[in-house]
Amino acid sequence: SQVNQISTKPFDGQKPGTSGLRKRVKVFQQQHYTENFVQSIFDSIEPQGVTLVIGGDGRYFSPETVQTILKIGSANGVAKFIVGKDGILSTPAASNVIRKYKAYGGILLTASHNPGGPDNDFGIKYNVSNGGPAPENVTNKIYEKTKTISSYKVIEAPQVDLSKIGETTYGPSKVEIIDSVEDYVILLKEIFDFPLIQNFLTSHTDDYKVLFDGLHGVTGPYAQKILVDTLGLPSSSVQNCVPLPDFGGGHPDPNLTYAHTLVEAVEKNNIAFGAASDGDGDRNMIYGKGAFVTPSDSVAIIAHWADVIPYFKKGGVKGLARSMPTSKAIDLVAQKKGLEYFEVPTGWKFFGNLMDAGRLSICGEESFGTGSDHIREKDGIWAIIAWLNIIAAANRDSPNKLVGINDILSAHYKIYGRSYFSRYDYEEVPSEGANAMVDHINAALKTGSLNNTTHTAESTGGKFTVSGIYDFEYKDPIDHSVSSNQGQVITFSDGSRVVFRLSGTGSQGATVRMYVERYVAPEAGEKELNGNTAEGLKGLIEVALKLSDLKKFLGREKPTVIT
Ligand code: VG1
Ligand code: CO
Repeated sequence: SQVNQISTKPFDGQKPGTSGLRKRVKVFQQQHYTENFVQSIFDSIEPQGVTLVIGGDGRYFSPETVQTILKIGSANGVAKFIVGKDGILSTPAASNVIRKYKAYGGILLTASHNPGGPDNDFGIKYNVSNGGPAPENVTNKIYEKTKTISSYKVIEAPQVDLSKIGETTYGPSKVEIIDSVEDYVILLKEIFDFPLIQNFLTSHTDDYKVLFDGLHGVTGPYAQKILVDTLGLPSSSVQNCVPLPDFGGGHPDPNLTYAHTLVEAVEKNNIAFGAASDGDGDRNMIYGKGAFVTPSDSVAIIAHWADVIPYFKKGGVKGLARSMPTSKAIDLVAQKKGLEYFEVPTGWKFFGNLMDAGRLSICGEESFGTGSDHIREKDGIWAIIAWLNIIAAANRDSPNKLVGINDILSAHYKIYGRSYFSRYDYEEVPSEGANAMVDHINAALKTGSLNNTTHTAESTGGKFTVSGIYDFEYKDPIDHSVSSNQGQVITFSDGSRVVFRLSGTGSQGATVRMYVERYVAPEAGEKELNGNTAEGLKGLIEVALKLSDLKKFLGREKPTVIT
């Protein structure tokens, strides 16, 4: 069929961030804007004759963009497209499909946890053949192409009906529409001990209730299939599980602030095990009645219990990893088990090389991201089923006393100690203020002016002595690429630390994240170990705000979100 060349001019700012290009829908809707970015992806790879996966979280502007990718991709020589029904594939499901069908790569239409709808966000992310987000050398290339693009290619063809499963011919290419859920369910069944989980849950329908909240993101159909159809839970065990293009007007981010529908239902209905996922299905929150698992603890606990999960029992655990701001809880598990462990920059793309090299099995980020080398994205439903598998195994070993989330947590702290951890987000602050704060911390880094100074928190009387400041830089042990300026770290003599970082996923202004961590050793005793997070971190937070002069630079008294 006819290929047309359309003239265009570059747009500013088409630089992929932590996880793809994310902008307001209105920005993507500008004439040629989306087309430019899509053509720039094809200009950065070698698309002739390849198979490409297309999926996403189903947010507003997705169906149009799938058609755009088909037209441009076909004109650029893509031989076959594998597309999730109605353009829907969760991020982990898409990663699996790319790997399973040995595709060359995939394009994911998502802005993850950012709100959707005509006045909110859209996003485009490119993944490579290992199923993971494109590494920086690829995203940099895409960005360079967007700066000089002068035309893009499209074929002339009618729209593809995305709702009909099966293969059709499309111009010189083929399009196969697949079920969004099927391959993913097959994968999870290979990983976890479903009979054990089912046996536990169905014999505790009254005293161990489960509730999953899809927050109207993409995971609804996945959770329905796994929790209800496969594990046999009642349909009341899932809520907000119809994916909506605007996520029902909500903010599809599984944390205590935005997943309030889950938090309220858990408290009201005495739910022992509650969980939620984000818009595109790669994040998770574990939250039961009176029990909250911080993501940093969650990944450490999964690593500790890995043996009860058939996938790890069979394949072994090769190594562990976390992103830099994530608490060091998982490091302690690695040390105890004699495993190799890694600290990488924020963003899942940095785990991929280690997994491909066979050196990493389980990893996580403090931002409610947990996963393993079963795919190359973090995986919300995987983490939730991993927890159910652990709870079921713990109860198999404890026939007379029901073991819940808090029991698992306190047992863990007793062995390893506890890393109190919290993140303060200051969203959409002026970029000038954020940059000025970064400069302020850099000045102290360069002159060493803060080193060995002691600061007393007025609120608690606690004293903190600065032991060092550095700017986190990562050298990939596999391909030796270097990523600089990945966050400023202030360390203290008691082992505490504070990290400051600018977000790379926002679509407006700047977002500053402050991460605080304070370690308490097992010897400190039950009371110190099982305390309240905000209390445990109060003094350190006060000192961190003072050292950075954050309130003055950002003009904000309080953070937008605390996790
Ligand atoms: C945030 C998180 C980061 C995560 C990224 C993508 O990035 O902090 O840990 O990998 O979002 O998650 P940033 O640059 O805004 O801090 V998702 O679920 O939005 O794809
Ligand atoms: Co996400």
